[in-house]
Amino acid sequence: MEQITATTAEKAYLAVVDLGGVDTWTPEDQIAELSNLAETAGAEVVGWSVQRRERPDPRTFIGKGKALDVASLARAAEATTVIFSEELSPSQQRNLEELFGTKVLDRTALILDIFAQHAHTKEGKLQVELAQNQYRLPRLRGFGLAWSRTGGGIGTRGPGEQQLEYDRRVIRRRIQMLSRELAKVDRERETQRKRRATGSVFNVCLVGYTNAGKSSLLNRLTAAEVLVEDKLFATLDSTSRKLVLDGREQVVLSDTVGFIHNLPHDLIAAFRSTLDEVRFADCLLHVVDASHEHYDRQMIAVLDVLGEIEAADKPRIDVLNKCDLLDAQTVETSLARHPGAIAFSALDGRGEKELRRAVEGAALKNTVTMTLRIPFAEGKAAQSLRERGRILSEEYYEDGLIVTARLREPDTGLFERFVTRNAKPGAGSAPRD
Ligand SMILES: Nc1nc2c(ncn2[C@@H]2O[C@H](COP(=O)(O)OP(=O)(O)OP(=O)(O)O)[C@@H](O)[C@H]2O)c(=O)[nH]1
Ligand SMILES: [Mg+2]
Repeated sequence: MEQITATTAEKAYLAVVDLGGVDTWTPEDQIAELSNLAETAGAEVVGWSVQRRERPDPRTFIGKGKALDVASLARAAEATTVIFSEELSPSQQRNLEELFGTKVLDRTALILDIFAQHAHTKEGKLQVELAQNQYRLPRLRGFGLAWSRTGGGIGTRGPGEQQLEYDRRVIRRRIQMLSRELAKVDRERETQRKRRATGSVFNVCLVGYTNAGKSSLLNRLTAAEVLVEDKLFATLDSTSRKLVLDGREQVVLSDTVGFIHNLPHDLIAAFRSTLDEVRFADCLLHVVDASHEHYDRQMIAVLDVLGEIEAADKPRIDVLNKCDLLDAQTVETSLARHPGAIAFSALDGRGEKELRRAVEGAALKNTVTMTLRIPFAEGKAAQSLRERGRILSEEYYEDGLIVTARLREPDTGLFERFVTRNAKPGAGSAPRD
């Protein structure tokens, strides 16, 4: 995989392709996002141009004439890399590299590169390497590996092909190995998740467009010290923290990888286990950068990814973050467009109380408050109740315990035989103000 590192400060020329169609992302938006990605990867953007095209040219994506234009523009800007806004096929990439005389990357390679720089945990690194190898396998020639060894042309069929086959085999074996390792990590995560699911803990997962302020929100609401940066994909590894609400409800809040529009499929597949945090959450907090010009479009992109990972139907609370950057009128307008959303700022803390209340409301929604009489002889049941439920009050009597506890609905059956009074749904004991 080609790497861009901050130290070399590659000079990148952006080739944005406007395919028209129903996509609401204008070329200007694409330039802004691609520049942001390139800079996050450590490159310096030295210029850009937009090519309109209905259908991609099979050889050069933008057509030979346009490609020659881009070549001279990129050369004039002294670019060392040309980055395309769309995914290129391996042969298009190779043809363009030959035409330009520079390295050619596409948006997927750029995102993979950023992910590679930001992965810290074992799981994160495995996931990125798997995605990189999957991306690299069909592109082996595109990077000129086997190509440069034999010089191409006549004779490449002999040892060159063998070398290529060998390289492919090595990568395939690596992919298998990484998949096996990841399956192991997956199982560990599953065990952790089961442990959490058996308790009374309500799992809330932060989702949102990259740079929306998910980690900042986690840091404000809990004592977490997650890295916050004005960079895309600062967070790749999920962090979970306990969130204590009103001193009563216990909730686990998990930070996770940010989304982007047209998130490459290989990445979604490779990050399956991280994204499982989202799939198995009880509720999602959708963090939105409300100060972003196109935040509503970013919200749609997030919903698209949620759909792709089968998490679109989860209970969700929309959080309009960065309201400190907006005037009151704009906040009002945004709230009117997103009924039920919460105006928030991870920076100055506005909306925090309301957000906590909303999370508490969601946590209480599927719970039932029961008063139980548990004899001392049923020590195990009492212990299990403490693990699964939230004790609201307890009193001892001569041969046992009278407890009022809040339980998640699926757990209530376990304690039915101890019920002394009618169970009442948790919603009846709504959070105190
Ligand atoms: N003004 C303002 N800036 C904020 C707020 N919340 C976050 N930021 C800034 O936005 C940038 C991104 O914040 P993060 O918390 O790293 O965002 P994230 O969603 O975790 O981003 P990724 O992990 O990269 O997807 C940082 O520069 C933060 O300081 C806010 O409420 N107001
Ligand atoms: Mg983050």
